[in-house]
Amino acid sequence: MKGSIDLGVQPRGNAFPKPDGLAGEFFYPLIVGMCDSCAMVQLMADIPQEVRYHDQYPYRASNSTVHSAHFAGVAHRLLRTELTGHDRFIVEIGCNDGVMLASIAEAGVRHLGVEPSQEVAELARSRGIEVLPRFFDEETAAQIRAGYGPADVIFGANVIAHISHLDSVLKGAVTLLGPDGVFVFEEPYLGAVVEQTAFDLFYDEHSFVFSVSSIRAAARLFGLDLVDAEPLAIHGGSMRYTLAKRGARRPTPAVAELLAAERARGLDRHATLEELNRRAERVRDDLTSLLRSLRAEGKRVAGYGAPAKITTVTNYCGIGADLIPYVCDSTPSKQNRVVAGSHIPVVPPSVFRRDRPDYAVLFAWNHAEEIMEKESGFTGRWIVYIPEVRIL
Ligand code: JHZ
Repeated sequence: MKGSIDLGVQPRGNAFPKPDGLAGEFFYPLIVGMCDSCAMVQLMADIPQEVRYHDQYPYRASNSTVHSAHFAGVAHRLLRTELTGHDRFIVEIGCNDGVMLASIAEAGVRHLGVEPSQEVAELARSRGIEVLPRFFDEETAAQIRAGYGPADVIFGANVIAHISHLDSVLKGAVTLLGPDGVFVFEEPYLGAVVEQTAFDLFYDEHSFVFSVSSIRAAARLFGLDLVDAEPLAIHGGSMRYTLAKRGARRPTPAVAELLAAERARGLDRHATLEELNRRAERVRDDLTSLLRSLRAEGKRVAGYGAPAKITTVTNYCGIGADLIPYVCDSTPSKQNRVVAGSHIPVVPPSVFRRDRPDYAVLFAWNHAEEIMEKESGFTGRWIVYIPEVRIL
């Protein structure tokens, strides 16, 4: 495996330190490579999971109305398809604040959220969800099977690609699933990252960015078949994968179609990542020169949204509070903190509305529609940088 994308020295995407807690910030080289044999796209560095997901992990999966509706929809679909019949059981890996399991709990279906980060686990519990405060691996899977019996569904969203011990997760899935059970997970999709030059999707939490072919290859190693793959719009372009025990289910035609499309697009080639690296460099150069010229003209620029992605883009581009004095975000656990490394202060959206800046860089670009609608009174202009730098 060789590194094909170099996004420089980076802090953790979701660190959001307090302004008086910047001493000894953690940095690592953010280099992305591709496996020579299975084309899995992955970070060359592996940051220990306990450092990334701790009691104060700030991300809230219910952070947008669109996301909340999406996950309620996932729950209702699983209730209609996989969770019908007597005494069904679903396990969610990384249930976060319970955005998906809340609807399952409401329906009275047996469930268990596996969530090591205490604050979000408490939010899930307050919604009536049973939570096991642990990381998921083969040992946790065996423990759950012994205590609760086999699972009909294992679900994960924006979490399976976070776990560098993917082998242990897949072994755990084999242990925990019943004979006809399914392991369903949705994660940002490599094809969408490449198509949109979404280089900011690379940060410490994303140990992998999956494709249909890399997941099929990984699953096979552990006796699982990829039986369905479904493109999703969420997070700027994700894929929902369904795995089942070998031979238990017939793959849908979508699997072969997507595999062929990936081959045609070169998603299994180092050259594709190298080209993405070049396009990221262009975005970096265009964005920094735009922000510098706006500053020279005396324009006031703010940031909108402090997703984990903002850490990658601001540190890669060398954008600090000198170019963007603040960024607003609706998540209370991020407010009054700063973006790791670039130290841009995070403030509540009320500050943005009062301040009325001339320009706003949309860092939460995957929520563009919802944010622009919410901020329809904004009289300045939006700056986007995915797939290229543009003033709207
Ligand atoms: P958002 C997340 O990354 C987290 P992030 C995680 N690491 C993952 O794997 C990926 O998704 C895929 C704010 N906001 O959802 C809320 C507003 O301020 O793009 C969030 O902080 N106002 C698990 O962090 C941020 O924007 C709004 O109106 O990149 C969006 O973060 C809305 C809608 C959002 O995820």
